[in-house]
Amino acid sequence: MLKQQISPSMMCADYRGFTELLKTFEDTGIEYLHIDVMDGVFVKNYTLGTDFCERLRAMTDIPLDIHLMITEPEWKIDWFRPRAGEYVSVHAEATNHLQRALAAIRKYDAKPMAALNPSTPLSVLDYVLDDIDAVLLMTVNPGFAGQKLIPQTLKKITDCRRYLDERGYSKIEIEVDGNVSFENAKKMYEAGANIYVAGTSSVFWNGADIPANIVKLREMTK
Ligand code: S6P
Ligand code: MG
Repeated sequence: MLKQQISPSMMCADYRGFTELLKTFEDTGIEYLHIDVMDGVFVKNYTLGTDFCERLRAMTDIPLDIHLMITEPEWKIDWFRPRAGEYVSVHAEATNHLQRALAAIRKYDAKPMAALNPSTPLSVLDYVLDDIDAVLLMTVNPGFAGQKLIPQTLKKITDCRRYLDERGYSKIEIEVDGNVSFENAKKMYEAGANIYVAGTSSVFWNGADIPANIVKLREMTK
């Protein structure tokens, strides 16, 4: 059984009181910090980048989970100087050289993750299963926080878990990203996900405080 883990999306954070926010994440045992990197080309937005990652590493020991929504990531992995224990994900749609990009991450002893847009078939993973530690299934089209779940992605999580298990890759983790609300997280957990990107729909949902939101999300995913 894979460990259930939470990766708050740092593009959704309120930067007033950032030090306290990191302390809350440390105290509540948050497993990863999800960093959305967008280049304005692969997706029509700009967000966080290399300097943000470096500064965050100086502030906390929580490993980063760097989600690269950038074209030709194989040439840009070095810019991020990945650390052992960190996840770095690259989109299958963003490169003709997915294996090269994943191998570039492995070179740092970091954990390679293949990211798939909602419409991308699982078969793109057929020949990179030995190159990845996780699959990132987008449950919205990437680019923006605050979107609505694309319902058929729930079936894709089930299909992906089965696809991996049938091929003998039960240790490969499944991360889900996009509208991971408390309600959706439960369905994602039941479908076979085990890492939850938590944004405006859960951890940063402003109906309660952050520690309470984390407790609630953990409840939904066990
Ligand atoms: C979207 C990005 C995500 C968002 C996250 C926000 O392109 O990759 O990581 O930050 O989905 O969460 P929510 O709950 O607002 O959808
Ligand atoms: Mg993301």
